[in-house]
Amino acid sequence: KHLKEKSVSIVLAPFSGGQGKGGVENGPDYMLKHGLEKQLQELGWKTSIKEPLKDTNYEELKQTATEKSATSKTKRGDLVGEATKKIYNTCKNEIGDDFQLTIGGDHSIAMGSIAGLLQRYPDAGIIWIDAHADINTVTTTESGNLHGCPVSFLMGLDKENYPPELQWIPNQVLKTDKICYIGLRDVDAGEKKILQENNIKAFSMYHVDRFGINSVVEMAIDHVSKGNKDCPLMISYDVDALEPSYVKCTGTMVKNGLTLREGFFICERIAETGNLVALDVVEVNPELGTNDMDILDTIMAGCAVVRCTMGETLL
Ligand code: 4U7
Ligand code: MN
Ligand code: MN
Ligand code: MN
Repeated sequence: KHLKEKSVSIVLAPFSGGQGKGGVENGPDYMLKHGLEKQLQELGWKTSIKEPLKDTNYEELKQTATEKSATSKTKRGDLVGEATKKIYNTCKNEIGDDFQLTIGGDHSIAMGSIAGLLQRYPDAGIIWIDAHADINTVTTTESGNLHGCPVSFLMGLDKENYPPELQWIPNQVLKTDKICYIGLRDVDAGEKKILQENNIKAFSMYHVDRFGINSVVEMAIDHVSKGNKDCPLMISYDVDALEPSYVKCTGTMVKNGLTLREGFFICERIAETGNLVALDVVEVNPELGTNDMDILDTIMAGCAVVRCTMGETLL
């Protein structure tokens, strides 16, 4: 409905500065080496690769968030600010009418991909698939890791305390009623308060068990679409939403997750609306595998999420 032709811009976001574990910056490379681009071409997509981070201080940008900042409770706002702004500019200016597929990298990159997408589709609804709510603010975060904060930054919460490098984010670009979570099971106390106070829709694993994944996805689509049957939709998919036995190579595993089928079904059902315009796949960290099988499992899950979103299983 929204895309003029079946053409996808694959935005590579090899970035790990939103958290402390090295290796997540290699997610895009591994997924491409696994044949992701060709898989999309076989599904009939015209592909092109965009590399917003590929320039002068690329090596510098590949650091992780290990040290505290002197000026903020959050770590490495400098790296996250620079990387996300570049991703933002690419997503805002260089995607045209393509599907926007962003491959991470840690989840802080969604500040760039979502803010960029919302410049092209201001009414888009965001469906956030994750074990975590990623809505800590500078004030509430305990880890200081910015991959646990992208949603609050997109909403303009606690803006007075943003590290200076993240001031570029357009104010309140994401409205609190245009996002819905699925898969939550590890939400910090401060985050629960933010979700409640702002009336943000969230389906935890409890709701998946209570209503079943089909009803949950339907309710999520309805919530973010606000009665517009043509509402553009984006999925921001953190692979740690999935049950860790299928996805071991991710930085913040939480047990009792979505089965692979549930995880794929979410993508398939949202794809079926014909309204999907963008997808992030994040937190694939091949370096956390202890054997090749575990690494392959995680990469395959990440690639399968992309293919399910882009029409593989629709007849
Ligand atoms: B991810 C956490 F404390 N909430 O803020 C935090 F539990 O992108 C985890 O979803 C954040 O993987 C996880 O550090 C971020 C923690
Ligand atoms: Mn997560
Ligand atoms: Mn996340
Ligand atoms: Mn994680």
